[in-house]
Amino acid sequence: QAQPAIESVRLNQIGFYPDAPKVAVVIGEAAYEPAGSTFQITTPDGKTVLFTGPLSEPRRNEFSGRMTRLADFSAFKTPGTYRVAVGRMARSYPFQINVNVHRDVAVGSLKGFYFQRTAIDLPEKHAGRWHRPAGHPDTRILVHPSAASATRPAGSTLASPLGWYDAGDYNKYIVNSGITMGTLLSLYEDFPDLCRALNTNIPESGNRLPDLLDESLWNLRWMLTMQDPADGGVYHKLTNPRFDGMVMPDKAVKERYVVQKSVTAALDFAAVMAQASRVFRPFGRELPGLADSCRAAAVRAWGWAKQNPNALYDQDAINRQFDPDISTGTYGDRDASDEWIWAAAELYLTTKDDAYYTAVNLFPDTKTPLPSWAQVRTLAYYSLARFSKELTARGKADLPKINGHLVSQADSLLAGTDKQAYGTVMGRSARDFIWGSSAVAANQGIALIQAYRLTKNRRYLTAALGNLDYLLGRNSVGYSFLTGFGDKTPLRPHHRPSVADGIDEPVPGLLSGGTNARAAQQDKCAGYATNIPDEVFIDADCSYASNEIAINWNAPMVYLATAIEALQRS
Ligand code: 9MR
Repeated sequence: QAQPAIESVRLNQIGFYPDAPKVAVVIGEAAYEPAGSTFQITTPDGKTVLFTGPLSEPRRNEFSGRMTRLADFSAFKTPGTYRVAVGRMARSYPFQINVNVHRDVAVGSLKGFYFQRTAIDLPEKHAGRWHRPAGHPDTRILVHPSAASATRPAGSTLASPLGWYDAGDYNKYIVNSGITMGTLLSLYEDFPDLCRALNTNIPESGNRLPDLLDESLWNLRWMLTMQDPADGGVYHKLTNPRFDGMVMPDKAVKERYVVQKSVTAALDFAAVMAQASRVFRPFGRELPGLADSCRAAAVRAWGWAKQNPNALYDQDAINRQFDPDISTGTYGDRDASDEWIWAAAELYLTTKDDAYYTAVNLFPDTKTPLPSWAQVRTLAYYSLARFSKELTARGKADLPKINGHLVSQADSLLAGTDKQAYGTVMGRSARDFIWGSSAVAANQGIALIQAYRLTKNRRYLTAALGNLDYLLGRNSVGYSFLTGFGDKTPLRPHHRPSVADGIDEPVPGLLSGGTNARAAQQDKCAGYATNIPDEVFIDADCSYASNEIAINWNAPMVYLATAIEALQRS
């Protein structure tokens, strides 16, 4: 007798809350000819059927033409471990029904940042099997000619230690740190109680700061060193000229540089420092002076940006003019208008000075773009809405507009979900499947959470949960994209330590970038079997366009999992 096809049921491989919606997706043969058109919830051994429900009408996947049917078992609420089965044709990986079912996902994805720390040994006590020596002390960084100034001439050195590795590579980029920090600090501002309870077993666990803030401090302290004290400008990145080989951090010892100051770096830096000033203010006893330093740093970076509004980062131009050539990640952006808006909003909220609010047009149009490293406008709206009660009269007057942006954004995300093959917001459009699409899914989830916070309409919360399901396995490639979480999860992410450490399992708690329609053209890794947008993903370390990890993808994962945990019974 044929084994039931385990790949034919796609679901959140971690599990479900007793009282929340629960959906699995049946694909393949089982979706065409399911025995009696019903599905079952069974014990893990498949022997005992505990619940039977009807499969939905077939849906047609608009990208592949494949049929899916949804198995909704929301009515089954008993905590335990189960599988979904479609007769003898298909069965799922085992999953849990339980309260706090995503707690480990929240903690694990936050712990992922610890594994990305530069400049510190990761001992077994905190890193388990993935313990490793410190890499990149970054105490002697060269000033690249593109960044030279009177006080810091080309070839002079400065110290710029700490921070997280950006991704699978070992460089540190201010722009990408910007949205990452903004997302983590916003999580703390939105859900402080649960954040305080997340224990990630890091060296600082047990001090008076929540682990989320201790972890964020590691990168905040690095960011502060990236500001030139002479003029307030902020270097775009700290980088090798070229990417390292696939070696452990302590074996990657090439010279590193700070490169050109950019307006996007200055403004993202200003936004983060302004927010950090608010967040760390109550910890003045533990961190004397930090909140004031952050605020001053934010104001100075803003001032520099005002003087240098055209200083966009242009790596090709740098390489035409200066040596050595720099070929690492660019995080280049042709348009800083959204960075202006985000920085203005955070500075306004921290200083209560209307001058920041009115310095830019906060509402240039009716769009509410989904946040990404290149598009941070909506982060301003999230923060303004969060502090609606504390706005000055000037800001309060715009509240209907701010809230309108957030609710209409969420409504546009919901549109079409009922026809989407997996029933998720993620994947309604082929445009979702870009480099780092997992962060698209997570950021859509955050957008929905914002609307839920404003309206208390549960449709938004349910849709946000659906995108968490997407990330953990309810998707066209059947992967849970968070390493170490789920039964089918990436084993070969493009992540130098995971490749070089000789351990079979990758470093856990890192979010693979996920399905990317153009990955094959972008990384030219061998092995892509299709160009159907929602199916282009390979679990291979050469696939940096579909299977790299990155801090700006992990942060919204931490946010979404933690927010869902915090809201599960509200
Ligand atoms: O996330 C970035 C993606 O939006 C870009 O399309 C891509 C190519 O420029 O770069 C991604 O960022 C990478 C960065 O440049 C270097 N570190 C790894 C990042 C994730 O792949």
